[in-house]
Order: sequence, then structure tokens, then C-alpha cells
Amino acid sequence: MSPRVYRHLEEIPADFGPCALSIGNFDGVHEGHRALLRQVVRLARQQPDWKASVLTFHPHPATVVAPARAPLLMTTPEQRVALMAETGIEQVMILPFDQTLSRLSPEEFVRSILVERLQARAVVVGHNFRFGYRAAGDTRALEELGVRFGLQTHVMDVIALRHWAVSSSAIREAVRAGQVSRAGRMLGRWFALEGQVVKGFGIGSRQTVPTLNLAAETQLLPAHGVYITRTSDLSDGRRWESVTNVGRRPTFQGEAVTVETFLLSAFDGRTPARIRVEFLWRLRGEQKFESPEALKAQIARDVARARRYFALRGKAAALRKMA
Ligand code: RBF
Ligand code: MG
Repeated sequence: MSPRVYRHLEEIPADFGPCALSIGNFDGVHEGHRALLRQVVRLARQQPDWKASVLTFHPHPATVVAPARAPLLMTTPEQRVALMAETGIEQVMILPFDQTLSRLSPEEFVRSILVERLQARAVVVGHNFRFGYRAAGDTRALEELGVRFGLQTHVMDVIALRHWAVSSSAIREAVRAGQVSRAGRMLGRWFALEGQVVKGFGIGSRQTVPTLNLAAETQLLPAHGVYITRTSDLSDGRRWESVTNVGRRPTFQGEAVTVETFLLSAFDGRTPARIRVEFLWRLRGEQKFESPEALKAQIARDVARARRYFALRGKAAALRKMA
């Protein structure tokens, strides 16, 4: 079931509550976020009339209160909702974050938004949750306000994987450093970009290899370089193994940053219109080659490495099945 989505407080129906609610930006909907969401779903299932709910923000609060520090996001609100749906969340309020909202005191935020509008009975947040004007409220303040307003508060620890604390900012840093497989472990799925396929410059089919050029809907891109990827058609689920270059194509004096994907097996039929590119493994940095032929030879080596990677993964999966 896809969750009901609300984008304005005025749209909130009278039966939004009572609810168990998690609050946050949820960029990436990573493993730590999913632990919060699963707790919300558990709480809501224990009470016959509570709904499993999320309050999230768009735009990201930092773009309003501290634009210089605003992070490059890895998920659109729509992608976040789709990922939340997988955990059993039933309704999502995507609150437009603006100056007025940013000026609510912690007490006003809890009373007017959480208690009165959303009729929250329980809230689930991470240990570093901050809220209210100038982020004055922390989890202690939330617990105290909870007692006053009859709201259960559940504060959850960060999830640690190996010894990295999973957080959206740690994942963004890994992606920007090109460490896509590490980012994927923290996300609990592959780091991915989605968007329309756009027309390239036609250089590829003439001089190197034909590619699908992706106009990503989100801002955060992996470090320039070449990656082993998996590409799927968002309209019909067709899927291909692929290699992807993120960068400026210095060999051709490119200016704009592009995301170009070469499919390891040809597609029959329609060119996909919207795709998802999942980043599995970084192969190398982007280089300037002395000729298109030299680049083409390097791409052939990239493709050979990708084929070995997929063949080994296939074998490992087959062995796991036998065990
Ligand atoms: N362009 C570069 O200038 N340097 C590179 O190292 C480079 N590596 C690539 C690797 C792969 C697997 C692919 C698909 C493309 C790569 N490109 C690179 C981009 C290439 O220049 C581009 O696809 C064609 O010019 C068509 O736009
Ligand atoms: Mg192209």
C-alpha cells in the first residue's frame, strides 16, 4: 500500500490521528531511519486506532535557516515516501519548511503541530534530534514536553555498522568521495540516481560507445569517475548490467557534468524514458585521453572488469543458494 501523502497543514484530515509519528528529514531513508520507522509501525500496530505516520520537511530546513550549510540531497520527497512505504508507514506529512515554521519555539512546535494538528500520541526520534527555533529543543526537551502534553517519546540510538555511525551526512560524504559500495552498506541498498534520459551530444555513438544520459532529479553525485552500475527502466522494470561515467568528459573538452551509462547488453525495443542507476563499485577516476580511440580501448577494459564483477556475484549467489 502506498502511504497517503499531505503537503500542507490545511490538507490534514480530522482522522489523521491518533498516530505514532517519526519526525525528521529522512534523506536517503537509510538503515538508521528504517529502524525509527519500524518502531513507529510497531507502536501503531499495538493500538487499534493509531496510524503509522511520518512528519518530514521540504525544502530541507537548512535551505531556509542556513542556506550556506544546506546539504546536497540524495532523495526527492517522492523517493523518500516510496522508501518509507516499504516499512509499513501509512501516512506522510511533507511539511513545507518556511520562515514561520522555523520561528516556532520547541513548545509551540510540539503543541500546535504534533499534538493539535497531527494528533500524535507517540513520537520516535533519533538521539540527535533537534527542533524548534534555532534548534533550541533536544530530546530532553521533547521528553519534558511529551509529559506535559500526553505524548510518549521514544529516543533511539544511532545504528552503527562496523564502526561507522550511520547518518545521512556520513553517506553523503562517502558518495562524494566515490565510496559508493560503503554508502550502499549504510543505506541498506545501493546508492542510486533516478531521472529522465536526455539527449547527449551524439559523440558516443560515433566515436566511443552509445550511452543513456541521465538528468538526475537529486543534487548529490558520486565523485567524478567510472562505476559498475545496474540500470533499470522505471516504467517497466527492465534491468541491465552497466558501467557509468560521472564527470566532464575531459577527452572531449566537456564542460557540463554528465552521468552517462553504457549498458552491457543491448535493449530491444524502446529506449527507456526514465531510469534508475544503482552504483555498485567504483572502477577508476575520470581521465583525459589523447584520442577517442584510446578512451574507447579503456572503456572496453572497464566493461571487461564489470563483466567479471557480475560473473563473480552470480557465482557467489549460486553458492549461497546451495548452502
Ligand atoms: N570520458 C573521458 O573524457 N574520460 C574518461 O575517462 C571517460 N570514461 C568513460 C567510461 C565509461 C564506461 C563511459 C560510458 C564513458 C566514459 N567517458 C569518459 C565519457 C565519454 O567521453 C562519453 O561517453 C562520450 O564522449 C559520449 O558522450
Ligand atoms: Mg551519450
